[in-house]
Amino acid sequence: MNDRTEASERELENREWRESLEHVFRESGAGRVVELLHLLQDQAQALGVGVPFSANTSYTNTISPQEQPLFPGNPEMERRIESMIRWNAMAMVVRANREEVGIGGHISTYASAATLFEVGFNHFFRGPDHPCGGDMVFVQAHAAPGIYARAFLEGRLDELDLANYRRELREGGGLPSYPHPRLMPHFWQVPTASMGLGPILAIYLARFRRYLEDRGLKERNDAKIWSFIGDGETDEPEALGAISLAARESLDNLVFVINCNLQRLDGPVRGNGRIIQELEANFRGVGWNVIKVLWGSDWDSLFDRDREGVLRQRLGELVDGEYQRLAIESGDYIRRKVFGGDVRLEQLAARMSDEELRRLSRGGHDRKKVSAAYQAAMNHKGRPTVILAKTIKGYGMGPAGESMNITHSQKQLSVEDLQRFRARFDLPFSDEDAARMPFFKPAGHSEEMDYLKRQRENLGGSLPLRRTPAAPIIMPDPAFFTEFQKGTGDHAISTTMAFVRLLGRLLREKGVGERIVPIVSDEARTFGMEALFRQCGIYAHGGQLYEPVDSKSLLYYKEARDGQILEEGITEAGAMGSFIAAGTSFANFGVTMVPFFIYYSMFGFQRVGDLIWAGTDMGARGFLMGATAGRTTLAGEGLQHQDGASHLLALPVPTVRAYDPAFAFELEIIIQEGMQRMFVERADCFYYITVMNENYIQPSMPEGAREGILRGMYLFRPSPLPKSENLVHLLGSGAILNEVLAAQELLTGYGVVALVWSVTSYKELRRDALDAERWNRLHPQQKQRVSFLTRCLAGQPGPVVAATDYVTALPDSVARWVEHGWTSLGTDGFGRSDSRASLRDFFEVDRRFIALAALESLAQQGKFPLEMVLTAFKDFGIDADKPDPVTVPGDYWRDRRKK
Ligand SMILES: Cc1ncc(C[n+]2csc(CCOP(=O)(O)OP(=O)(O)O)c2C)c(N)n1
Ligand SMILES: [Mg+2]
Repeated sequence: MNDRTEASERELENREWRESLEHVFRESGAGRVVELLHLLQDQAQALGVGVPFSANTSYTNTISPQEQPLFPGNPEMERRIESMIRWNAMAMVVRANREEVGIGGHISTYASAATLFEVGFNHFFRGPDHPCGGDMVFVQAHAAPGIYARAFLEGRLDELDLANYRRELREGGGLPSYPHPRLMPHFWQVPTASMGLGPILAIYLARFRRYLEDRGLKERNDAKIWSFIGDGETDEPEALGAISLAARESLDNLVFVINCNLQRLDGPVRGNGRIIQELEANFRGVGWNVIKVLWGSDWDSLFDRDREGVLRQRLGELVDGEYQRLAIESGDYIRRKVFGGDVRLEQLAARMSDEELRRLSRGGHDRKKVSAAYQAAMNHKGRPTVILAKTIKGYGMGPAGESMNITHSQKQLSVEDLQRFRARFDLPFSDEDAARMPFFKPAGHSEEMDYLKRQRENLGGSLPLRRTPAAPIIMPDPAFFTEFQKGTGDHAISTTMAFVRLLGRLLREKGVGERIVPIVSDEARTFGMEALFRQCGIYAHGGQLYEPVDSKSLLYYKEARDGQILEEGITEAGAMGSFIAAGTSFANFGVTMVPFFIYYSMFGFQRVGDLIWAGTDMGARGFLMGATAGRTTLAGEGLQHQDGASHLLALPVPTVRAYDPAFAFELEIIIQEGMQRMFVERADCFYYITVMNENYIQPSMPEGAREGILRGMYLFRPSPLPKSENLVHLLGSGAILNEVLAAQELLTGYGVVALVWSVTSYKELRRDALDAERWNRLHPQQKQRVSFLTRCLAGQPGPVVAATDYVTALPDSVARWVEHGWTSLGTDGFGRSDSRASLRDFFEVDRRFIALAALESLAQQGKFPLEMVLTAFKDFGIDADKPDPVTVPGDYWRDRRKK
């Protein structure tokens, strides 16, 4: 057989198979087609044919024209409304930059996403008054101007708001650049400007909604979370990092809409590949329902005539760099590139003019196609849906930026560009008006405004909108928080154990118990929390489908549909997602919940700091518990585990109250106060508390210490000696406080009066001191305020030595408010694996170094003889030439041995 005959036989065979398949489809439907395909695949495998895995479907729309429901609205009307919004969104950015060069803003993102949003607003997104309680919509941050522009037409924002876009500090206020609930607390629900955080938060919010329903704390309904994401944004690990969880948890209350305009900031997302196919495979691979919306309605007849699938195949071969170009090329170019080189393709395009070819549209700009996809997502049960919508970046901007590599940052349009834009979208004003860039809204009564408002009313009101907060929690009786006030007698426990005990009791407490959300990232046993597994169960939507290996033991691994613990596995980012979901539940889901996320403190502020900032932007409330904190407390764990910085990283986060308590009674009081402030008084803050795994006898609480514990410091132990010149203040925090107490004893031996202060929070002390300082600076003629720190130390002049298990910069942060000299001892440098005692020696924060620092500071002030300091060196066995913990190389000791 020659090649030609072979080829034509193959063609014939292909056709027969194709026709059989079509026959089956017509006669018995899609289900039967799938069944047969599975059968064939199975048979092929049995014959030893390795069927290559592909998670992709062809480069066409998932929903065929036959399956497409009728468009639920008036497309012409919606086009007019959308055009107004497009104009206003663009005008906001251009006007802002004319007034203040460099103020920024984005036109091209919304230009690509306008139809995706408008179809949602007109027909799908349910507002807060809808019986389902309302959807949440995560907006692509750079599309914010479009959302503002719609709110303007809806009458939620006025002209001045729009005129002051990106000028928040102007008189009368303005609009923030991006969605920030903190800056527009009654409008935005979720911050999305840090790429990748939106998608992961959307997943965990959808999951938390389920959790509330499964636990009977919230009515079950079909409200959805819609997350709009950029295709470039999917490069961020967080964006796709949790998609398997969404599928595993069957989150059919979640819809991702990925705006595949094929471009990111610098250029194409995948110039040499196909981002849509890549994303399809990723999402299908983990079990999402994937809907591709690639081509507009004008392609339908082409595909219909493409009996042999040549067009489908050609479209699947072109790469995104080419598609980006096709978006702005002539009809003739499109004819050659897309329909050239194959007679069957050439014939398909033969009836079309160049202009028709040029105008062939992309699915994401076709409201009928978009609406069909959204409807399918609404109807889909059992799995989350992702809609991959193919769009053009800068759609409608023409030569000013459509599909161009510079488009992301284009914000200066010429008069001609504006007039072209006006004409392109048929806006009802003149070219002269266009040059003046009015914010356009039809005057008086208009069909468009009626339509727009009616659609929102039918859907339950405007979005986005942050609801009024849910009812507060019922606080336990004050006596509840007194377990540790008497100390633990001769029983040594760690503050982590004290915390776990308190948490266990809170979970059992009537009223508040059901609102507590313990969150762990595969570290519950590390912190001794395994008893809680049995006590309140691990949340699992599907219940427990197996008999656990430890089922006979008292504390077996219990999973349950109404389980209370969120065991997130090894994902601090995911656990932060749950923390934020629970911590904003009072505003987003109408139920006040009290999350406690307990984790290795090293993997918090430093690892998921950006999520912590996102949480604070959303006004999340709750307790972040940094366990096994400090650089020397977590003996043996070494560099990547020992945390010497988290309290410093907590310093700049405005709403975090950060505490490093040393004793169980301190912890108890801080948690009580935190619950009262956050969940009863609704103070806008959240708590970061570090707890340690070092066991020691927990002392009883000194009388009157409460205020100091909360404000940052209190006198824990006065000196046994009578007051004298030789007085030092020793400040200690966390686990180093015990070293400070021992140093006090050493100093007593030298006749030095050492007062031991427990500093629970440098951050609180600093905030208070800054407050007083600022007030004094601005009111020089009024009675000057005195900070809490100054008041504590007043009347007993003497130098301060502050010792911490964190970096010295932390105590240094309050040093300038102390008059009599300040020395900070901390744990700067890299962690090491060794015992606590060796580590404290190495970092120079043990009792000897503290006592020595105290003697030296007194000697410097002439209150203590220098010779005695030198004696102390000997007494304490301190080598003055010991290596500097900050700079000493890792192999220093091994090298010394070998020399
Ligand atoms: C974490 C993070 N890194 C970088 C940026 C800066 N940035 C803002 S938009 C953008 C490009 C976005 O591209 P894409 O996600 O495709 O959205 P498009 O504008 O194309 O719709 C970049 C890099 C950011 N906002 N957040
Ligand atoms: Mg993009």
